[in-house]
Amino acid sequence: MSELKNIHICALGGTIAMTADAGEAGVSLSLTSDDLVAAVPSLGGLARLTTHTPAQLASSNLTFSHAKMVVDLAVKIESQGCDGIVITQGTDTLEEMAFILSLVWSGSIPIVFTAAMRHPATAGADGPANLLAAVQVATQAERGVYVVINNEVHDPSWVQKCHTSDLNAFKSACGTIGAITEGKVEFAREYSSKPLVNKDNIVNPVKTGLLSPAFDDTPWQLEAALEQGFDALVIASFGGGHVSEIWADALRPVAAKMPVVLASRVGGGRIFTSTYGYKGAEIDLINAGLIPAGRLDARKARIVLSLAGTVEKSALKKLFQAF
Ligand code: DAS
Repeated sequence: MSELKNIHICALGGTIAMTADAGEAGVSLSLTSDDLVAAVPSLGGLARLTTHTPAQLASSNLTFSHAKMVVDLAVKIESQGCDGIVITQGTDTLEEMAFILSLVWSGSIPIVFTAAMRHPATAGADGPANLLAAVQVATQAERGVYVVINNEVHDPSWVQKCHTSDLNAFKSACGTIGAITEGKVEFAREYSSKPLVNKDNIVNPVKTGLLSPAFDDTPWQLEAALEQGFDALVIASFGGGHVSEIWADALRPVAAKMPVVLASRVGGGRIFTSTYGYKGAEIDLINAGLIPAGRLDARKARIVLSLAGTVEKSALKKLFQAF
């Protein structure tokens, strides 16, 4: 029998770590990484585990600073001879945290993010099964960053939480990259995650606003964003990259001054670059200087822009071409 791998479990909070206190409304954070491991006795036969609970937070409170803390921890843990890292956190911002790590991780071990849709006291709680699957991926996958949930393996660039309560809440518009069956991880397609930005950029993100024009909306968000002093903006546009004519007029002078990335509010598919010729459509907006986000959703485009370490447009265009 081959020797067990060393896997580090790092817990950041989320529903997977929440329980109910007598007399209090709802569940709240209480479980540590040791508690999570104790709930899955079979983990001991899979890997040699070490644990750490650097934060106990609802994932809406996670920040770029927490992401930097996780990167630094991963670098340290790898240098100590660890073969893989599993991060547990809340589902609400699982896609953001995993994506940030995927943009900067240059180490040679896998980092696997997981979470739970149902808290531990719920019938059919999914935390233990997700933790087990995440450790299985951490012991079997190549280097890179993965999201593992509901026995599926997702590429952090594409995964999104698409349902508030279903066990299969996580979808990747480009499809999953693998699945776990009987403890074996099977990859459906090749996946490589290469660092695209310097990890030190996380401590000094470009101040980037995410604006979402609504139906029959004035450009008030744009005016507010300029007052706030943002250095870059992402537009979660309609469809394949479209805004109303009044938004297009308001965007033109802004895109001449600062990087403005054109993403979609739709949730899947590539931003168009050459289909529609009307005012406010992608050809007009790109000619006005907006940078197409490729297949990245608006939330992830904001993360790329925040961590790019530059507001230089040609460098940013090149960076977004990776997606
Ligand atoms: N409590 C939420 C969070 O921390 C939801 C969850 O974990 O599923 O993200």
